[in-house]
Amino acid sequence: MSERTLVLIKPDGVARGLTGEILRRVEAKGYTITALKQVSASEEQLAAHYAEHQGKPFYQPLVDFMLSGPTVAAVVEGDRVIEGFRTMAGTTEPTVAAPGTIRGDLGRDWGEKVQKNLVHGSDSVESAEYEISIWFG
Ligand code: RTP
Ligand code: MG
Repeated sequence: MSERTLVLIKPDGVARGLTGEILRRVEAKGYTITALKQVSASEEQLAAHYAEHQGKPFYQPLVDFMLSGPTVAAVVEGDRVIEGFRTMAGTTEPTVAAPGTIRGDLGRDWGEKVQKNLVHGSDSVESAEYEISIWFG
């Protein structure tokens, strides 16, 4: 069944010039990008987007990282795209993410309190709809 997901290219990915490479992979996989923009996230947006992580030790470093530069936000559509994009992204820690994944091929640890792992992908239909409303209104 066709789904949609929110993909973010986080500030590390934008700053490293990897926007094109990441979007290329999404398109090459066969998914469709139906909305795309570059945004400087607000604290309010990030508090909503990361509400599930409030109170965790990495929460404030995560918000500060997400405020450190522009993010590219995309709505991506396709059958099973929610699971499919998370498979393409790889596991949270780039150091151990599998080769062939975005995080495994393009990311690494940088000695920071927060994992700078290039991308975000929604993890359920419900979170996708919630997150798309945060980033695209
Ligand atoms: P995402 O939500 O960004 O697609 O990634 P995820 O599901 O793999 O990771 P999640 O557990 O939802 O955490 C959200 C983001 O917080 C940062 N994080 N850093 N211990 C750490 O340093 C740590 N843990 C999480 C990452 O940027 C992660 O993507
Ligand atoms: Mg997550």
